[in-house]
Amino acid sequence: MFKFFKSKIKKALYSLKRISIGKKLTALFSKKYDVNLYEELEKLFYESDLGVTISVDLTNKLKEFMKKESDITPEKLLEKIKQELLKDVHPYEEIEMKKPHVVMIVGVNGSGKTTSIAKIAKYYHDQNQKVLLIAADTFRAAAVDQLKLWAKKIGVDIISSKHGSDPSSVVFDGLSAAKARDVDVVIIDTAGRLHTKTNLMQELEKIKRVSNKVIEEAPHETLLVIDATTGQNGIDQAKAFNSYTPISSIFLSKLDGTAKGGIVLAIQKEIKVPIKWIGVGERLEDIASFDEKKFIDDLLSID
Ligand SMILES: Nc1nc2c(ncn2[C@@H]2O[C@H](COP(=O)(O)OP(=O)(O)OP(=O)(O)O)[C@@H](O)[C@H]2O)c(=O)[nH]1
Ligand SMILES: [Mg+2]
Repeated sequence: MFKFFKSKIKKALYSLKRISIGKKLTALFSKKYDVNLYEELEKLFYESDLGVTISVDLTNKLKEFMKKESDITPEKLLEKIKQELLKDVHPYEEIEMKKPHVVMIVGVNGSGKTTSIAKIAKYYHDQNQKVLLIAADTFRAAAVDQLKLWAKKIGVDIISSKHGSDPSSVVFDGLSAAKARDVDVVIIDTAGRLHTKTNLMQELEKIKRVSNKVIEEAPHETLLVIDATTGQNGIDQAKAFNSYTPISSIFLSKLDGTAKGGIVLAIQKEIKVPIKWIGVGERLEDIASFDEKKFIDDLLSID
């Protein structure tokens, strides 16, 4: 029988103050409101990876706001930006988990998939969920060993096959084992693939089809891992992956490695997919659930 349970994700504490553009905005707002202001604002938004759409929209909204408001202060303007940015987020909504609950991880090469899988596996393992990893990256020789090392460290099971075998067949074996072993959460590692390579993207569709044959509706989640330091290319990645295998949510990795946070909002504006997790370091515990309000507060913080 299926056991249903809700996955409660703790809002971990993490600091993203380094992405803040609050001080720069305040400095701009404190100057005389000259003709260059809007240009400089748009540039600042763009430079923080907010993308063209948000940068232009936001500048126009501020322009209108400044014309209407008689008593403008930097605080009021920051508050206005906050309100506008909050409209662009698609908050992650908790989903009901099936048993086994199958999560497929996808993304371009080196985006942080395997490391993020280890973090998620540890997260569920710590919640006393029985976790099984499937090493479906059969493309790169060292990939299986990398995942095996993590599995051992965390203390979870792993199903793998030999290098070069068909990833779908490993998934088939892995999901069959998951059913037999009464597993709660299955996480599938896939090979990194360029979002522009059609044949590789079609391979993901095949993995999905095979999953579905073994477990109804599996994979229940398709998580796209995007490296936050790649900037605007992340939006193209998100669009391409989403068109082949609809993405349920995004794991934004390496947020610790960038001073630009706008990509978080740009992606959500473009593909309307929520960000579920963020990666803030290389260690197993460097994972947090994405908190959009905290994120926007950090982005506009002035301390
Ligand atoms: N600073 C930092 N580094 C990270 C984070 N997540 C992953 N990394 C590092 O990024 C590199 C690539 O990570 P992997 O997990 O191997 O990436 P992958 O997507 O599985 O790579 P391929 O399987 O080759 O496509 C490693 O050096 C990781 O330690 C993060 O949140 N912060
Ligand atoms: Mg990998």
